[in-house]
Amino acid sequence: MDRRRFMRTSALGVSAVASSPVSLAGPLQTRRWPIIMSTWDHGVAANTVGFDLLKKGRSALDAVEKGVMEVESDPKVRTVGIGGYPDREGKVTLDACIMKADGACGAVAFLQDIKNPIAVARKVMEETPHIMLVGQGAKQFALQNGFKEEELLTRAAKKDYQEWLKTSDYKPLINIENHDTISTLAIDEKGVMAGACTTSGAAWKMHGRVGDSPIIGAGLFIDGEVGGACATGLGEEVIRTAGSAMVVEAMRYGKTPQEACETIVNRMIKKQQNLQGFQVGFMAMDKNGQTGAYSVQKGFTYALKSDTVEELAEARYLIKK
Ligand code: SD4
Repeated sequence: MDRRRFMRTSALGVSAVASSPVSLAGPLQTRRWPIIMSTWDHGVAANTVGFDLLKKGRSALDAVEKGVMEVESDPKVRTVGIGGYPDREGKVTLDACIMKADGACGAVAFLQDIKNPIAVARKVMEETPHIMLVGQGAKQFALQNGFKEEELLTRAAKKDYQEWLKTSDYKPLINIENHDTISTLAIDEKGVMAGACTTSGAAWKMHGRVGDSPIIGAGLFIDGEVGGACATGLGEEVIRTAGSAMVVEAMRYGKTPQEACETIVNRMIKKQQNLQGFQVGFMAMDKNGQTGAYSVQKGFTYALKSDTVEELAEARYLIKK
C-alpha cells in the first residue's frame, strides 16, 4: 500500500473500552474516539480545528462543522467556499450538507455569495422542517439568519476563469486537480458520530449544476448504528451509485470500512467503463472509529487525527497503470 505520512504518526492502540451509556458503540468494542477524518491535504486544517473542539468535549457536529468552515473560509483553497473555481458563467456556486448519527440532516445547493454553506446547512437542519434549500431560497434563508453576503470570486479565481474562457474547454470528466471537496467524519467523547461535506463543485460546470456533495446518501451518509461515509470526485458517478449510503450499507452487512469503500468503487467501475481521468474517492468510519478509504485513481489523500494517530495518508486505489 502506498502511504504518505507526516507529522506524529503512531499505530492506533487499544486506549479504552467503550462504557459510556450514551455511546452508540457496542460495549465490547475497542474505543478509538474521539477521532476525526477529512478528505485531501486540506483535511489537516479541518482536523486541527475539529479535534481541538472534540478534546474540549464539544459534539462531533460542532467539530465537523467548524472543521470544514476553516477550509471554506480559506481563499487559497480553490475547490471549497470563498476562492472556489466558478462555473462557466463565472459564478461561484456552493453545495454542502451535514448529518448526525440520529439521521438529522440539512443541506444547501447552488448557494451564491455566502462563504460558509456548511453553517447554512446546519441551520436548515436545526431551524426548518426541511432538509435542503437551494439557490435564491437558500441565500434568502442565510441572509435572514445573519449570514453576510460576500463576493466569493477572488482575484485569483477570476484570473483562472479568464484563462479558461480562452478555450472554454469543458470536459465533464474529472480533472484530478480541480476537485477537492472537503468531507469530514468525526466521533466525539460520547461516542456519537457526525459528518459534513462542502464544495464549490466541478470547476467550469454548467450554471445550475449540482453534484453529489449536498445530497444525503450520495456525498455523505451517517447512521449511528453503523458508521458514516463520504465521497469526493466526479459527483455524477457518486449520485448514480448512491455512493456514501451504499458504503454504509456494506458496513452494516459486515464489511470493514476499507472493504466497504472498495466494494462500492468496484461497483461504480462496473457501470462506468470510461475511466480516463475519472476520479472518485470514498472515506468511511465505523461507529467504533475504524477507518477506510479507497479511490478509483491514484492521488486521493485523507487526514486522520485521534489521541494516538495524526497522519496524512494516500488512499489505496483501483486503477494501476
Ligand atoms: C462534485 N463531488 O461537485 C464534487 C466535487 C468534488 O473533490 O468532490 N471534489 O462533483
